[in-house]
Amino acid sequence: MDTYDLITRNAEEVVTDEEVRELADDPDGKRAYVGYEPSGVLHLGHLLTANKLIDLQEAGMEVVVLLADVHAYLNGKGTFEEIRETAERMKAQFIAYGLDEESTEFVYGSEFQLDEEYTLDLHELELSTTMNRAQRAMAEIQGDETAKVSHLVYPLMQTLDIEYLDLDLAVGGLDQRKVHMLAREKLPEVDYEVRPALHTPIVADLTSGEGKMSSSEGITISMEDSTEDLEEKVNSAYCPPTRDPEPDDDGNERENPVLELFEYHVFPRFDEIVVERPEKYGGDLTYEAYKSLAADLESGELHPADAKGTLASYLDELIAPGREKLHELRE
Ligand code: IYR
Repeated sequence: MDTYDLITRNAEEVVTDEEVRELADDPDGKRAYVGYEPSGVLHLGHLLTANKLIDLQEAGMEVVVLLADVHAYLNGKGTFEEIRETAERMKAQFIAYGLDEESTEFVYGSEFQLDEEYTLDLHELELSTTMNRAQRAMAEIQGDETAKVSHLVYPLMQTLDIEYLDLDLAVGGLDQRKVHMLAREKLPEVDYEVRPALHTPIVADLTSGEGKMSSSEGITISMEDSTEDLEEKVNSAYCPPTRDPEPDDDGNERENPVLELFEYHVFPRFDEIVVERPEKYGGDLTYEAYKSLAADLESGELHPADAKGTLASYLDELIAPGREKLHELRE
């Protein structure tokens, strides 16, 4: 796979394509980052951006993981002390998952976001940004909470992180796109350079195939799940034999979450996927690419039940090291 394809595979959006192409021409030593509000247990949402970081490391880039403790605090996620503790566990799980310890720099937000220069830059951005503009950027991140002043400061700080961590590429789920757009608009106003951004898709809810999978409602898969939990969750997933399901009776769009998980979580991490089947059902099937698995599901060659069983066992393999790490940390 060429470097541009590796950098952009499974990305839902790149801003701008031209800037990312330029980066792909000379990726060595360039710095990319994802920021995470610390949370005790990693779930599929975290792992999707982590997969992208692994791609970028493979492309020769340096990776920065921002453990966004101050941001989590501003977003009402607990006391500062609780958040710091959670961040330590999060870091251990990322390494267990496969982020290369040597070439990944883990940075706490509080290491630089409380410095005088950063604070003064932040106040400059506060002066030049309307409340309306900041609130729009935050809408998807803050969820249903009533907006506080802290929610307006949050996206401005995320904007400055890109400069202060000396980055060449900002990575995030599609829910971060409005903050990254704000950053593109605002950084030049304080005489800093614009950097490209890359956004990963948001996976549909496992049971309904609608909307997006979230950790707060519905079913998600996390580092805490046992092998049996995984089997049960994947078994209950919505999986019609097509990539493009019809909308439901109320007109809500649906995806096939089983295929999405194969595409975004499994294929990027394994060279080959084997669906084990008894001889009398046609014997094992081997796939090197997501597209051929999806085509077989569509044609009926691959039964949804076999697809689910296979998905559960590959996901189990991916989360097993993080699961062990969590148990160790709790002992
Ligand atoms: N807004 C992110 C957390 C975050 C991301 C980046 I990139 C930052 O520079 C700071 C915070 C979230 O929703 O988890």
